[in-house]
Amino acid sequence: MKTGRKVIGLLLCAAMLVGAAGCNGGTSAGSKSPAAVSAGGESQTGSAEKKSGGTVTVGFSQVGAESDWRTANSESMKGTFTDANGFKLIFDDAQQKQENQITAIRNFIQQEVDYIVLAPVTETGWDTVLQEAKDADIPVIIVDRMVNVKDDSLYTAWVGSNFRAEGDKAVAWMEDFFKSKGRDKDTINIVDIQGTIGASAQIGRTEALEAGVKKNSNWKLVAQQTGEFTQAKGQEVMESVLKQHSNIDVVYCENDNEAFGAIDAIKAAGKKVGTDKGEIMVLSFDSTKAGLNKVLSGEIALDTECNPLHGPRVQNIIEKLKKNGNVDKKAYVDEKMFAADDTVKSVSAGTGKFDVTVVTQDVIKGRAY
Ligand code: GYE
Repeated sequence: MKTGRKVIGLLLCAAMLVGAAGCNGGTSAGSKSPAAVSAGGESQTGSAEKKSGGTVTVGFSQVGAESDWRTANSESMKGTFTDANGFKLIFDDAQQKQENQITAIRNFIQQEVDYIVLAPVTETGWDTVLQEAKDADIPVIIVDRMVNVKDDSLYTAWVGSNFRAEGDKAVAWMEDFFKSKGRDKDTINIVDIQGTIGASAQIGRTEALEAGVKKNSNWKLVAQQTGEFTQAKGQEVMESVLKQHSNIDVVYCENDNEAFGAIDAIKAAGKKVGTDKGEIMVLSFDSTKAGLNKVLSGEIALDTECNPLHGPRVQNIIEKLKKNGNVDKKAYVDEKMFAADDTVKSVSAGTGKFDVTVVTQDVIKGRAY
């Protein structure tokens, strides 16, 4: 952990025998001049690392523990930022509440961590607290979901998934699937169980589906409600939707856990999960091991991958920053698609063509999460 900036500032002033007037200012982190911030920041990182044997302190504000994806993500971060790897990790679980994340970031600033890593619950509402981190000269790395801030210099780098592209791939697969089954003129009633409203993963996946519905005049979005990325809420939403609609063709779940809940609700209502006419086709995102098991059993027709193993990626960014190297402002992760059968072998979405992997036991065995 860093030694207090104020203390270092005073020591420097004393050592340099600068007049007291020159040292009285800048007592709060936010009132430093840019030059002082930069000089102070550099010398401190160096001295802090020397004092603590080179240990780099990382404060990580995690969204919560709402899904299997999130658990895998937390494990990836905890497994990377270990003592053995030269890190001290301060992990904070915000329980899906932005106000808890803001408090955590303020605590990290007070503790003078070397880096703040933020997995933001929603995109908006970060300007003030990220400005505070910037004023304290602490680099902020955003991971997973995005932040929508007025000034992009409030964060150093972001790494995560292209959520709109994930949704576009799923929509393209659905178009091709119905076409190859001769159902491209049939009315297709779709339910969208959305993620946490305002989260990038929800925004991108929902926008892709809405664009698909706009493009395919036979597709009808009959219900759209948040399942908050949890199994319990996914089940609850599906139960209530099934009471209102008897002819659902597709349920587009914005993550695996919602899909698990939706499948339970469909079965409990005496309906069949599957891809034949009269059955309810379940689509999902994440491709966790548990999700792929449901693809193998045919309960999930398509699972579009979203990779949670961000620990090493964030470490890589930090290693580069430590060497004053350049880092990409935004980095997207490559992702696959997993289906229950080979009706659709590949899809074209956006600028790319993507192969669809048919899930087997071997595919599941090879998964890290
Ligand atoms: O899809 C979901 C999790 O932001 C990509 O959050 C993440 C999403 C993921 O709860 O399972």
